[in-house]
This record gives sequence, structure tokens and C-alpha cells, in this order.
Amino acid sequence: MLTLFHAPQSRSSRIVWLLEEIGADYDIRYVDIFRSMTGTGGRDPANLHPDGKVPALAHKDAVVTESAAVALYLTDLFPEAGLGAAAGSAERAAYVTWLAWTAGEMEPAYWGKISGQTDGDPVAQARYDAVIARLFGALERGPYLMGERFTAVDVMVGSALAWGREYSPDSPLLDAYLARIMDRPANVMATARDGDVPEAVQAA
Ligand SMILES: N[C@@H](CCC(=O)N[C@@H](CS)C(=O)NCC(=O)O)C(=O)O
Repeated sequence: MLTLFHAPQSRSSRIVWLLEEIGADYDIRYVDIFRSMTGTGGRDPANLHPDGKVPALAHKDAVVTESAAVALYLTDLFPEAGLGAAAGSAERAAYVTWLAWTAGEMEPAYWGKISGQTDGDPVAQARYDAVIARLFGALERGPYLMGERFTAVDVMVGSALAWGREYSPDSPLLDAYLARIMDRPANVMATARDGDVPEAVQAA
């Protein structure tokens, strides 16, 4: 059995989406987390994540953390879902590159943008520009980031883009991509299972 340690409207929401895309049998354990943007919530002793964060995925005796690692773990575990790329396949290099890129380049670049650090910092600006260039290069080829096939990369990148839409350039191409992926039945189901953010967080 798979158990996802999850907090509503957080980085673990994209793993709910991925699990729904896979059609896996899984449980959700809703946990509290500290939410730095509102200063609310706190570490939950029920959460298996070593840093009290989400996502954490428990499978048999193992616990997987880090969103990109969780995505890779799940798509390797369920190859029949066709959302990853098998080791040794022609697409594997691109697949693992995209997953590592989300954590190593995209997230830091977007946090720089969101926090305002990018403004006036040429290094942070260059990183953000490189991320946008790679993203739009892939979208121009489309229809998905890895080409013809929807993959876990679209879940990872697409969910982040949708969450922080205003931090990307105005672009009908990006809007069309987001509409294409966000309307998927698995994402609609994931949104229904996501859960409610505690009232104290909403009010903050
Ligand atoms: N690099 C981690 C980041 C996980 C993370 O920071 N999750 C946030 C929720 S969006 C969290 O749990 N924060 C709680 C805290 O910082 O204590 C990943 O991608 O899984």
C-alpha cells in the first residue's frame, strides 16, 4: 500500500494528481505543516518526513521524500501507466533531466522571482531567463513538455506554473498548455481529494 503524507494546497498536491493519473491504490494521510508564506501551521508529529515537510510517500518499509524523487519512484513503480520513461529507453535521459531540473533550476528560479530577489540581481535574472527559455522551447514543440506524450514532468512543472502563473510571462502558448493539462480528469479528481486548508491559514 502507498500512503501519501499530504497537506492541502502544497507541493504534495501534485503527487495526489500524479497518483490519480497513475490510477494507483493509495491512502492520503492529511498532516499539518508550517506554511512560511503565512507563518501558520506547524510540524505534525504524525508526518514521517524527516523535516516535517510534504510530500512524503510511504511504500512498504520505505519512505520517499523530495517531489522529483517521489515522481520518479512512482513512475518506475507503475511503468504500465506510461507517465515516465524506463531505464535504458530513448526518453530516459530527457525524463530524469526534466525531473531534476524542476528541483534544481525551476524552483530556485521561481522563488527568486516570487521573493523579488531576481530584480536587480543579474545572476538570479539569468537563471530565471534560462528557465523560461527552456520551458518555452519545449512548449513551442509541444503539445507536452516531452513532446507528444503527457508525462509526470507535466504534472510537476505544470502544477508549479499554474500555482505561480503571474510569475511567468504573459503567453497564450502557456495559457493553452495549462488549460490542456489542468482540465484532465485526474487533476479534477485530485483537486477534490486535495482537502481544505485550515481556516487559520486562509485568514492569515
Ligand atoms: N524540496 C522539497 C520541498 C518540500 C517543501 O518545502 N514542502 C513544503 C510545502 S509546499 C513544506 O512541507 N513546508 C513545511 C516546512 O517548511 O516546514 C520537495 O520538493 O518535496
